[in-house]
Amino acid sequence: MPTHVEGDLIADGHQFAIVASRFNEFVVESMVDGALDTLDRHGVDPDDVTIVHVPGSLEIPVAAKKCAGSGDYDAVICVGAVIRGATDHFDYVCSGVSSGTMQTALDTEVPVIFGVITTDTIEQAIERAGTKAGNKGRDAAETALEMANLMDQL
Ligand code: INI
Repeated sequence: MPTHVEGDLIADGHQFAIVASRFNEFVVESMVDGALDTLDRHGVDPDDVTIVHVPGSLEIPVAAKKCAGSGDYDAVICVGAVIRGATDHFDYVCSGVSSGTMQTALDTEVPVIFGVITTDTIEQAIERAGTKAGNKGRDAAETALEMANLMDQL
């Protein structure tokens, strides 16, 4: 019989950090609220959640690494919104935050969840932050719950 290992969506006393950018905060704060509500609904004690704010998405990886490396958190949820403007800054920000968060997870072996939305327009960002395309903060929080639980089993 194969052994099947999979994370459950239960709190289990786990500790979570949410690292959120202030850039595009109108969109990002709605994702933070979605993440907090999802953690709460799955039984996470609010005292077990720390919210860290950084200026922009490019600052997320270093703060996430500090949290993940501290040993204080079972998963780190990264939340931000990168919206394409007139310049190619967008590409640098997307590439920096995605590779930085992934590298952090691999370096620390703590799940670092990528809840950063990258869109062409502000309308698309709003759609992903609690309107018709769901709330990516909620999705990220669910992924964090599952991964924190999974890591205990591996
Ligand atoms: N940061 C974001 O989080 N979203 C953006 O859309 C964005 N744009 O478009 O520039 C952005 N830039 C700031 C960047 O993340 C850094 O804070 C800044 O470059 C300082 O390092």
